[in-house]
Amino acid sequence: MKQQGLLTRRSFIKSATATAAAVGFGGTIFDFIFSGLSPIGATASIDRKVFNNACPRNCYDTCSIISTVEDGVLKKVEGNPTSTYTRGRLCAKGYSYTRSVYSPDRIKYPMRQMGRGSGNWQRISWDEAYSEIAKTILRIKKEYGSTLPICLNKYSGNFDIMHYGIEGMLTSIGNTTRATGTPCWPAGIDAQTFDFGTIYSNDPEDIVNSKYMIIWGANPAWCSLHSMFFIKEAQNRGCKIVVIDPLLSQTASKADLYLQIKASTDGALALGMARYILDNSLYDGDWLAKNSKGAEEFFSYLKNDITVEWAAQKTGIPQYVIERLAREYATTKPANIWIGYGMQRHTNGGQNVRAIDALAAMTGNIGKSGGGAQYAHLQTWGFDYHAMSQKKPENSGGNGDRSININNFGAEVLSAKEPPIKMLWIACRGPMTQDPETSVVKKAFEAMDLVVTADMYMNPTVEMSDIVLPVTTTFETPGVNVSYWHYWLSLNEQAIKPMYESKNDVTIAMELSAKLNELEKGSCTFPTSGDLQEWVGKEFNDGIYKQFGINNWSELKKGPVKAKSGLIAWQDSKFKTPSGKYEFWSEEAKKLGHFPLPVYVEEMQPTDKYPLRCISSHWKLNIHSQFQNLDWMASINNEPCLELHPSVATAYGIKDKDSVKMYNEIGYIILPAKVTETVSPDVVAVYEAWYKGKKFNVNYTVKAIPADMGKKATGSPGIAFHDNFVAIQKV
Ligand SMILES: Nc1nc2c(c(=O)[nH]1)N[C@H]1C(S)=C(S)[C@@H](COP(=O)(O)OP(=O)(O)OC[C@H]3O[C@@H](n4cnc5c(=O)[nH]c(N)nc54)[C@H](O)[C@@H]3O)O[C@H]1N2
Ligand SMILES: Nc1nc2c(c(=O)[nH]1)N[C@H]1C(S)=C(S)[C@@H](COP(=O)(O)OP(=O)(O)OC[C@H]3O[C@@H](n4cnc5c(=O)[nH]c(N)nc54)[C@H](O)[C@@H]3O)O[C@H]1N2
Ligand SMILES: [Mo]
Repeated sequence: MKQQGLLTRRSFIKSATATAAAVGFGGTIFDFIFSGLSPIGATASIDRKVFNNACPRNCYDTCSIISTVEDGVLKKVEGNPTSTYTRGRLCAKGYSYTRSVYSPDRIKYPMRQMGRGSGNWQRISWDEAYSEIAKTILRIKKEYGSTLPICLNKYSGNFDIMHYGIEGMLTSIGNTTRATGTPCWPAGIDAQTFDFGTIYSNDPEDIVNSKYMIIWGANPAWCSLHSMFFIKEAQNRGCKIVVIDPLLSQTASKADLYLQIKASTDGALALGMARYILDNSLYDGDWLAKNSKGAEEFFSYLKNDITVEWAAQKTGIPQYVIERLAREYATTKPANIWIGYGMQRHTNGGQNVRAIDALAAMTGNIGKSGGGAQYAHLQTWGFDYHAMSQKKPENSGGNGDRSININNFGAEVLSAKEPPIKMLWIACRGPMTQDPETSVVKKAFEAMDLVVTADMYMNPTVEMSDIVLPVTTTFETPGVNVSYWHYWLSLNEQAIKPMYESKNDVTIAMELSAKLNELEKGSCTFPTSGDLQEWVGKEFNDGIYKQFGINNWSELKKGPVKAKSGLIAWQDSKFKTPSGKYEFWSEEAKKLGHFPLPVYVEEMQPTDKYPLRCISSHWKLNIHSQFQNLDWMASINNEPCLELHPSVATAYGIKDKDSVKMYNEIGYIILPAKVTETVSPDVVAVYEAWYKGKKFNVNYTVKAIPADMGKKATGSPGIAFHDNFVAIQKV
C-alpha cells in the first residue's frame, strides 16, 4: 500500500509538473505544493530532482532516504515513507547530511603530510598520490617477495555493498595482511551459532506482536531509533517492556520495568530465571522434546548449580524481582528478548548470550511471531560481492592472506613478523579513535613506511597518515544497502556530483590499478575502468531478486523493497546446528574450548587500585567517529563527560562539572563530571566518540581484552570494551 502510495505521489508530481509547465509555471510542482503560491505567482526556475538514497552506516536502522537536490545541491533529506521501517523519519545524524556533505571540514583533495602527526600537509595531485602509493607497493613486494607487509584495516564507516570493493582492491595486488573480525557483535554471533547454527532474527516490525519484551543490554532509543516506534506500539497494545542495563538509558526511561543489573552478570540472571521456570514447570516441554538437544543436561545443571538466591546476589537484583520476571516472561506469550551488543562486550559475553537464548528456547518462544531471541541476521546479504571478489595476480607469493585481530590492531601490527607490516591502507575506519589501547595503535602507525587513509574528514586517524585520499559521501556515488536488523533493500542513487576532488573508494581502486599496471604490468588484477552504476548491477543475483520479489535491480529506482519471506526466524524449526536442533548442549562449543552448556562463567572483578568499571557505550549524536564532529552536532553538545553516581561523587569529593581524571595502567583522560543517578554506583560511563578539537578519547584507557567468543564466526574474538577498570580523582 505504502509503496503504491509513493508511486502515486511520484507520478502525480510528474504529471502535475507537466501541467504546471503547460500553464507557464517556471518551477516544479514542489514549489507549487510547498510555497502555497499559485503557479502564476511563481517565478524562480529551479532544477529540482528527487533521489533514493540509503544511509550506509553500521547501524541497525540502515535508513531509506529520499533526497531533494536543487540545482545540483543537496537541499533536503527525509526518511523514505515507502519503507515501513524507516517510516518517513531519520535520526538527528541522518538529518544532518545536508550539512556533512557541505561541511567546511571535508578533505578536498589528496594530500601528503610531511611528518606523520605534524599537521604539515601539502596538496598533491591524484596522479602523484597514486604514483607514490604504487611505487611503495611494488618496492615492498620486491623487498619481501610478497605483498604481505601491506595491511588493510577497513570496517564500518560505510557498509554499502559496493564498498567491499576495498577488500577486492587489496586482493587484486596479491596476498596481504587483513585486520579480521569485528568490534560489534562477535561473541554473541558465536553464542547464537552454537545454539541455533547461525544468527537469525524476526523482522523488527514484528515487535508489535509481542506481549512481553525484554530489551537486554541494548539501547535502541539511541542506537536503533526506528525500532522505538514498534516497541512503543507493542506497549500501546499491552506489551510489558522490561529493560536490563547497568545504565538507566533513554530506552530504560521508556520501560515499564527497569532492572539495574551489575554489569557482565546477565548470564546469572538468565540462569536464575531458568531455574525458577524449571522448578515451577513453566517451560514448554513439547517444544523442547521436538526441537532441542541437551535440555536434560541443561536442566540438571540448573538443579545442581544454580539458585535464584545466588542469581540475586550476583546480579544485585532482588530475588522476588527475578522470580516475578521469570514468571511473567514464561507465562506471557509470545515473549520477545532483544539481546543487545552492549551486554556481550565482556569476557563472558558469549556465554551470557547463550544463557539468554536458553530462556527463549525453554519457554518455546523461538520460531514465533512476537517471540524470539533477537540479536541480528544476515538473511538479506546474499549479494554477489562482485566488487569484492577479485583474483590474485599470478605468483603472488606467500600462502594466502594473513589475518590479524581487528580488536587488538595496534599490538598485532607491531608484532607481525616474517614479514613485518610496513604499509597500512585505512578506509572506512578510525583506529586512532575507535580501537582499544590508542597509544599502542599510535606506535603501530609510527612504525610504518607508508600509511594511506581514505576518508572524508580530517580526524585523529588521518592525522597519523602520510597520504590522505578524499572520498565521496553516499550522496555522491551509487550503491546498494541492506540491514542486519530489518528486511528492507534500498538502492542508493548518485544524487549530486562528487564534491571537490573526492572519489568513491572503488574508483580509487580502479585508478590505482591502472597506475600499478603502468609501472609493472600484471601487478594488479583490479579493473582499471568501469561504470559504478554497472558495478552496482553486478552485485545482484536471482536469489536476491526472488527474495525481494523484483525482476531487476533497476526497479529499486521506484523505492526500497522488503523481503517477501523469512520474516519470522526459525519458523520451520530447521536449525543450522550439526544436530539440526536447538542445542543447549553444543559439541561444537566444546570442541572450541568453551563449555558445551550455557553455564555461568565468572565476570571480571574490579581491583583495589582500579575499583570502578567504565562502560563506554555508544552515543546518540554520533556513530563512533562520525557526525559528532560536525558543527551542527557541536552546537547541541560539544563536551564529552564522565557520568558518575552521586554516592561515588560524594566519596571522591567530586561535584557536577568538576574536572575528573579517569585512569588505569595504560592511560588517562580528563573530563568534566556529570553526577547522575542513572549510572549504578560501581560504574562510570563515558560514551565513545570523537569530538573535533577535543583531546578526548576514552580508548586511551581501554585494554584489548578479548571477549570469550567470536573467533568461530568472524575470525577473531570480540572485545570486552566494558571490562575496563579505572580509578578516578578530582583534578
Ligand atoms: N546513535 C548511534 N547508533 C548506533 C551506533 C552509535 O555509535 N551511535 N553504533 C552502531 C553499532 S556499530 C553498534 S555495534 C550498535 C550497538 O548497539 P547497542 O548494543 O544498542 O549499543 P551499545 O551502546 O553498545 O550498548 C547497549 C547498552 O548495553 C549496556 N551494557 C553494557 N554492559 C552491559 C552488561 O553487562 N549487561 C547489560 N544488561 N547491559 C550492558 C550499555 O550500558 C548500553 O546502554 O549500535 C549501532 N547504532
Ligand atoms: N570504547 C569503545 N570503543 C568502541 C566501541 C565501544 O563500544 N566502546 N564500539 C566499537 C564498535 S561496535 C565499532 S563498530 C567501531 C566503529 O569504528 P569504525 O569502524 O572506525 O567506524 P566509524 O568511526 O563509524 O568510521 C570510520 C571512518 O570511516 C569514514 N568513512 C565513512 N564513509 C566512508 C567511505 O565511504 N569511504 C571511506 N574510505 N571512509 C569512509 C568516516 O569518515 C570515519 O572516519 O568502534 C568500536 N569502538
Ligand atoms: Mo559496532
